[in-house]
Amino acid sequence: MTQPTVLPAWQALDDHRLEIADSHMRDWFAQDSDRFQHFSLKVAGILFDYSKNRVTDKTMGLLSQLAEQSGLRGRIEAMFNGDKINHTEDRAVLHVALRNRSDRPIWVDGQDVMPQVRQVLDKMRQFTDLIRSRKWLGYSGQAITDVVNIGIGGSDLGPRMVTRALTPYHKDDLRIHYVANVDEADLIETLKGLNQETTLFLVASKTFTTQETMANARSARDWLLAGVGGEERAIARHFVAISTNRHAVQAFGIDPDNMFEFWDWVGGRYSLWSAVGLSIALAVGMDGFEELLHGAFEVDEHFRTTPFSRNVPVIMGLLGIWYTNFLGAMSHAILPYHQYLRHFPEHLQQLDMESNGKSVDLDGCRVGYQTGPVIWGQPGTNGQHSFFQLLHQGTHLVPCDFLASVQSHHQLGEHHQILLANCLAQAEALMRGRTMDEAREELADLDLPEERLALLAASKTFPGNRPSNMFLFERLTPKILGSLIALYEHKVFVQGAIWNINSFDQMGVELGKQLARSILPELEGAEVGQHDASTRALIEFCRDWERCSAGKTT
Ligand code: G6Q
Repeated sequence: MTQPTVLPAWQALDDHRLEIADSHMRDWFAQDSDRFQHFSLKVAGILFDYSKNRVTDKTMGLLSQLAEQSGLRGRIEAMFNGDKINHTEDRAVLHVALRNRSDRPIWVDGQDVMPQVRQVLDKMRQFTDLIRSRKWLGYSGQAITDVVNIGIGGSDLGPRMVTRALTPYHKDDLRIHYVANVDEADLIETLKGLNQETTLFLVASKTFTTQETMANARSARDWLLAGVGGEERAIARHFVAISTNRHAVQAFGIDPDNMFEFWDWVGGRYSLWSAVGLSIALAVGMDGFEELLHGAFEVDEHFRTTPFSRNVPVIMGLLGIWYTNFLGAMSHAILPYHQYLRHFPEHLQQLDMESNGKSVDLDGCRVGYQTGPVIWGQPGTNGQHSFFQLLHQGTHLVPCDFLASVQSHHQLGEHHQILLANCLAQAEALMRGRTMDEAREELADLDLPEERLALLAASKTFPGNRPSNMFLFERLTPKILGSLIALYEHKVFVQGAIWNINSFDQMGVELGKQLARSILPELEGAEVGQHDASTRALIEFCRDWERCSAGKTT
């Protein structure tokens, strides 16, 4: 496997960085009236404008060479062929099979997985039709009005984000809720006002052993039983499992007929396309869910077959490499100008940071270069009134992604035009900035003394030259959303391939989980074991406090 830093294109990019260090994007726009045409593409109904980036033809050419020299092409083929590219866990990575809308077989260990995929989709369709047509009845004969998805991480963030994003497509008489946190407040607040007789729980857990999910599922089961006179038979009408672990599902007491299967080749953060997306399908119907799959499939085909110079996820990934490894960016902002996409940054946080937040390469050696950036963001226009100050005038370089729909799902006065105007304006302001002369000119009418004028003009100067991508689409449909998510999934793949890391394991979340397992009994009174002095004192502090407050109430 190749360290990217020794590749000729990496070296050339390092030199090229110095060549363009003093250039400003506003000059490039002034010199080249075709810059937008040149640096924008359309894919699956999405316009991707990347002209407001600190790149020239030469930059893009060198970045494409870097992708070629890194063996990206072979890595893409390996993923689609079902090779075990998640080599630490010895697993294939085949979320693309879940949305394969063609007749092409996809093989894992000599077996075509497509028949199983289609079988689960059929089962999801039958189930969602029953619930949505109010034919599936709860224990006391009433139809389901509320669905509570219990899951965490990949079994929560993706479905939650998509369900909220597709709110305009929901069925009015079926409410979908999400419980993730083991903090009991999450479950308690969600169940407030719900009726046991009309509530359905989806327990979504690939392993069916996750501490938080199992604790929430057990408490939800107690809540249900408390409302139906302890009648255990009620569980079959009110609990459904989505998992790869049939044995644990049965041991929990869920009828295996109520289990929706998926497979170890689906990573948690890539699982919304599997039965983990059942809550999405219940919200928007199975046709809507399949549209979402279709949107992702179009992008998969684009990613698999388009030359790198016109391949949107490849370009997204390469631009990120440019900023992270050559221009010193440490983070990347996701700014949807779309209230329904409010959970999109959170989903991408997991997708990107759990995939590429790694410092060991495919050979187990420490990397000598930066890998995945910190991903963060909020919907516009809210962010404009808080952190945008830093984006415009701060000392950090933060590449931004703006996302917006040209049409709204609603029509309320000028709201949507105001939203769009702000979105386009922010990207323009980041790129163009404001020079000292322009700032002085704006202040000219105030007739200020020179000292004050100089101070104000300096404060009102914006350096500009700050990069952003713009994603515009007509309307946020299930299909467009599927395409958007797939674009980012493949972007993460591209970067992981170039950084020579495994984007598909998540060993970094294990140590804390392990320690929590040993601290739990200690908090509950067992002898405190080996810890550093700080952790030991904190455990004792919690125990003392609990003892005192127990003393006070008795
Ligand atoms: C995602 C991660 C992680 C996982 C959760 C929940 O890629 O693997 O976020 O989804 O830890 O795991 P279970 O689905 O097994 O409960």
